[in-house]
Amino acid sequence: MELKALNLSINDGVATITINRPKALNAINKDVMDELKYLFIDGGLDAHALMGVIITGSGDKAFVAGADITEFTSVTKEEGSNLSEKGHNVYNAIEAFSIPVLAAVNGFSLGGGNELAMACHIRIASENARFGQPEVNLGLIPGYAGTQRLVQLIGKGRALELLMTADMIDAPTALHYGLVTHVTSAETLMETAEKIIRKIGSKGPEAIQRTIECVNAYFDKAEDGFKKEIDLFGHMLTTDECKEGVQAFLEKRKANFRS
Ligand code: DAK
Repeated sequence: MELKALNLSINDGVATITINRPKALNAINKDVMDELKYLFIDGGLDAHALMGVIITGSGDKAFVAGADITEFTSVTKEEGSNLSEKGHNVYNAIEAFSIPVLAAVNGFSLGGGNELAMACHIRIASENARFGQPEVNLGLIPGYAGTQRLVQLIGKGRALELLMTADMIDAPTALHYGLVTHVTSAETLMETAEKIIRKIGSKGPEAIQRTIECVNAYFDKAEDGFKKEIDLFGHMLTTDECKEGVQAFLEKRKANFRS
């Protein structure tokens, strides 16, 4: 698939996806969603060939300022629900991706854009970042799981206040709330993002994949995350990856998981 709304670059195992609609503050239109689907569901990104993925926005003003409001008009109830379900599927695939996906939030992170950031495993922000779920300003509610993931990340009280007031919070507040894990200057955002991905990339790849699975299971009502951890712990002990990690410790050398 030819990418139009996204830029994809791959540098030594780290993929960077840049949402590239700066004139509309990188708002998520149909093309953006289709291309994310291609990358994360239809095999456009080969997780086995990568150590991680960074998602960011083009320009210095916005990560993503929400879903593209110009596409909201004349949608029937059924079409709206179908669009919402499609977004849920794409964002669920990002959340379940087997290698770390990090949102490097470089400006406005609003509505469907903030929902995208929240589907990523890790979020870091530049000092000028602003976060919010302004759907109620439009007489709407979030459609890409914002009512669920915001509660998971920052708790019910703070989530309800942000969802009902449509207030934006700045980067230090997002850090204080636990919505992001680091705040950097705009200049060092991507460098910091890459450093985190490369650090994770030096660990056992299957251990990272299974960690993601176990953590996601905590929030999945159909799963017993505790049981999943017990099962996968047993499995991991039998892997070559674990043998290499333990052997490297005993031989006082750095483990080499990717040879
Ligand atoms: N959609 C389309 N265009 C957008 C946009 C958006 N979300 N956000 C900004 N733009 C465009 C502006 O219209 C403007 O275009 P021009 O006038 O230059 O042609 C350009 O980007 C620059 O924006 P501003 O001139 O407004 O820039 P400011 O610095 O003055 O303001 C702002 C920045 C981020 C505060 C402001 O642009 C703003 O309030 N933007 C809208 C934020 C927002 O309400 N976003 C939508 C949240 S609701 C659905 C599923 C999910 C959703 C909806 C439906 N279905 C399943 C159907 C989710 C909805 C949302 O995300």
